[in-house]
Amino acid sequence: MTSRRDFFRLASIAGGAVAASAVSRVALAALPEPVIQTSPDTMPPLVPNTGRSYNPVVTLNGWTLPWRMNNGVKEFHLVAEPVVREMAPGFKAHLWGYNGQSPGPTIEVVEGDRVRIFVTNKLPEHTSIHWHGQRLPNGMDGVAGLNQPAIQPGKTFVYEFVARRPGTFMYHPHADEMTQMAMGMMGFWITHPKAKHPLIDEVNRDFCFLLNAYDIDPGSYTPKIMTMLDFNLWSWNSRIFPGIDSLNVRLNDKVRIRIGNLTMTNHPIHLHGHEFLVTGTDGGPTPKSTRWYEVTTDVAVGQMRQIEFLADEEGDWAFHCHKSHHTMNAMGHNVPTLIGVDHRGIAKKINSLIPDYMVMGERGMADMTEMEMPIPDNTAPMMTGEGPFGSVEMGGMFSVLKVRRDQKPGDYSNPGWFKHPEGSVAHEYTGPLAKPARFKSEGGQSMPRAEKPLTPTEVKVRKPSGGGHDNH
Ligand SMILES: [Cu+2]
Repeated sequence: MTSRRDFFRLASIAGGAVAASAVSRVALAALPEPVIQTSPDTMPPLVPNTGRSYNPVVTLNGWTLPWRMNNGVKEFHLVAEPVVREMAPGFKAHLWGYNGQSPGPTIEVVEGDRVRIFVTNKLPEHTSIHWHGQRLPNGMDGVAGLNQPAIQPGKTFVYEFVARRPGTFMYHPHADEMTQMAMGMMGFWITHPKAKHPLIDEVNRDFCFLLNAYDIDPGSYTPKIMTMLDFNLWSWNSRIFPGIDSLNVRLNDKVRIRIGNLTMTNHPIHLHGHEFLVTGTDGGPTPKSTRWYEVTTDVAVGQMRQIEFLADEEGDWAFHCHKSHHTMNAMGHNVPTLIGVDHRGIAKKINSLIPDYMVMGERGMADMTEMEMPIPDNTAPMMTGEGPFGSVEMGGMFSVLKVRRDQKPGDYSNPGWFKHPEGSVAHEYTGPLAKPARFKSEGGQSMPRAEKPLTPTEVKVRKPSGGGHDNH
C-alpha cells in the first residue's frame, strides 16, 4: 500500500539516522499486502516467478499464497479472520480461517529458503501460529505462552526461519487451540527439495488437502466447538462431497497426493483402481526399503502422509475415507436403525397429526437419497452426488480420481464422466435363474432348529422365606 510505504519513508526522513537504525529492517520494509481469496474453487498451480523454481502443488478447493521477495527473503502475510466458507453448494459455514478462507492458503517454499511470515490477528481473541513439523528456532514454534506471547486482536507478529528440510507440513494456532481448530484455522505448507533428491521423485501432478471436521447443526452456520468426537461434517479442506473437486489427471501421469490430518480421529484414506506407495510422512521422505504397496493408508491425528502412484487405469475412481460414517453429511447420526421394521400403520397415524412426517430406513438408508425430504435451510443432504448411473449416495470425505487418455499435461479441468468401453460396465443378468438351494432354518436363527419340539422344562420356584410349606 503506497500510503503505508510513504509513512515509513517520511518517518525515516523525519527521524534521521537515529530513528532509521532504531527501527528494524523488517519494519522499514513494511508489510506485504495480504492476498485474499474467497472462491472455494480449486485454483490452478501457482508457478513461481521469483526464487528457485519447483513443480507447484494443487490444493483441492484451495489456493497457494503468493509471496514477495525482499532482499532474498520470501515474505508472506497471513490474516487470521472470520470467514464464510461454502462447504458444498447450498451450504455455507461461518468459520475462522486465514485470508478469506478456511483452511488458509497453502504456503510453498524451497528447502533452504529464508521465510518471513507476517501474521495479523483480526479475530475477536488472541491467536498464534505453530508451524507443524518444521525445524526452526524454538522462539518461532508458535506455542503461545511457551515460546511467545499470544498475538492480541489487531496486532501483527513476524515469524522468520529457514525452511530446513523438504517435505509436507501444516500450520495451525497454538492458542485456544480447541476453539480455533474447531472453527477451521489451519493450512498446508510444502517445502520442495532444492535439487534432485534421492527419495523425492518428480511427479506430473502433486495434490494436497487437509482432513478436517465440523459439528454444525442442520440449519445453523457456526460449528459447535465443544464437540470432541461426534462431528457431523467430515471434510477435505472444509468441503464435503459433492462439494469436493475431482482430482483430474492424464493417463500414465505419476501422481502425488499429500494429506494432513487435523481432526480428532484417524482416517483410512482409500484409493480405487490403483496401488500406491507412502513416500513421505511427518518426518520427511520415507526410506525406499520401508515402502510397500497399499490401497488404503491410515492418517492419524496430527500426521501427514504422501502417497504416490502411476495413474495407469482410465476411469472415474472413487477416493475416500474408509470409515463409512465419514462419507455421510449432517443427519447421518443418532438415527435409530429401522431395517426390517414395518411401520406403515404408525406412519399413517402420525401423518394425520404431522403431514410432513416420513418413515425412514425400513429398507436401509438408500431411500434417503431419493426422498424429497424437507430439510432446514443451509443444510447439505446426508448423502448425495449425482453420478452417470444415479446417486452416488456419498457425502463428507469422498472425491473421484479421473484418469483420462486425452487430458492435456498441466490441465486440471474436469473432463466430465468416463465413457466406458463397450461391454465393460456391470449390468443386469437377464438369463434364466435356477432356484437357489436354501438352508432349512434360513432367516431365523444362527443354529439349525431341532427336528422335534423340545419338551418344556418345568420351573420350580422356591420362595425366599419359609411360609410354612415345602417346595416339593
Ligand atoms: Cu474418516
